[in-house]
Amino acid sequence: MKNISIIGSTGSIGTQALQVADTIGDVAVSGLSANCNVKLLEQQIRKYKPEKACIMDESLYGELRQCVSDTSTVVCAGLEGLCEIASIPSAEGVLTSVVGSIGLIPTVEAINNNKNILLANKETLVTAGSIIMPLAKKKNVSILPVDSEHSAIFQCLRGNSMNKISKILLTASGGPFFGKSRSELAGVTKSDALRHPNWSMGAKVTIDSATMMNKGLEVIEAKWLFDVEAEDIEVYVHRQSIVHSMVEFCDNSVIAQLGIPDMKLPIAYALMYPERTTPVSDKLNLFEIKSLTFDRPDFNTFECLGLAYEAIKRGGQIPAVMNAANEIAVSRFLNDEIEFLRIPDIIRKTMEAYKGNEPISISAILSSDKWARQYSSEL
Ligand code: MN3
Repeated sequence: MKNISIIGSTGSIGTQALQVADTIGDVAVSGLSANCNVKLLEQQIRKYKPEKACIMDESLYGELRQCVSDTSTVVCAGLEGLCEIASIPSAEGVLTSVVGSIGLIPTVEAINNNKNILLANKETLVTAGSIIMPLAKKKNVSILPVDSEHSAIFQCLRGNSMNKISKILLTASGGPFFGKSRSELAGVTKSDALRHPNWSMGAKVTIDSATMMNKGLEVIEAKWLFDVEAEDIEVYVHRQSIVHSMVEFCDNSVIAQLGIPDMKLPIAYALMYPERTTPVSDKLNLFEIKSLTFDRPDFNTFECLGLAYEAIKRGGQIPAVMNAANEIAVSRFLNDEIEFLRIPDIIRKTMEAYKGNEPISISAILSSDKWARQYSSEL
């Protein structure tokens, strides 16, 4: 893609995407948006000269406007502003790299404006996969996965037909607490949980990796992206994070994609698809790595993984409820309000308490998301 807008440009994926764009060259930026990092957004505006830039936190609108008043970039704010960024006419694609269900509305807006989606916001498909995938098809736009596992699966499927998939082998690093029992997780601290062995990511995704909710969300993401049943998606704990996922086909042949753990690789693949680009990350050296190992996930210690399978089985609004409860529980853990093991507890209780059964729609998803945030905050 020659021209993109980025929703969430100051976060982990957003900043790496801009680095990738620098390396590749020849990629213009139409729009940028940040949650609250005015300083970095200002630097990005000066460097990439987007047509529009949005600050999600509306209280910072005046400050940002002032900072960039000598540039030609138009400043907007809030969710409405995100939707403006998602629909700038000059952009061919929109990278959705915000964290959380806040990504849903701008993604719908982007698809409705015929933008290809570089999907880093997995919550969009977790909460609304049954709406997003048909909408993308109707609008004839591509949903290009940026999540490393889904990029791997997407690459494994090149030249193969989707209906020949027998199973998806979704790899997981296992996070910082691999091999621990449930009781050993009782006293873990925030800094223990933030210490991811292989990947450098934002705080929310890192905690999700520690609980393995990240993998649960990715199972649901894969289900919608590749149109497979959740029971045909099997999680493999792979400590080295070199095999980014695999696909088993109907003839029992398995195709894998490998690379060093570096998000710039899947970002570049989505950005330049269907072409491959100049290197944006280091080479893989298998002689140095020597061995690749695979373990079964521990559903007992990492309850969140099972909760995600349960959510997709129950269907309807439940995945959105689970996701919202998780967002609240993780932010409460990051604020030192609750212990680590309370995260799955809060999610499970919120899922159990949810009694809604409205048919799926964006507004129904938003209201159950809101309900679950409220409920899980009070637990
Ligand atoms: Mn991932």
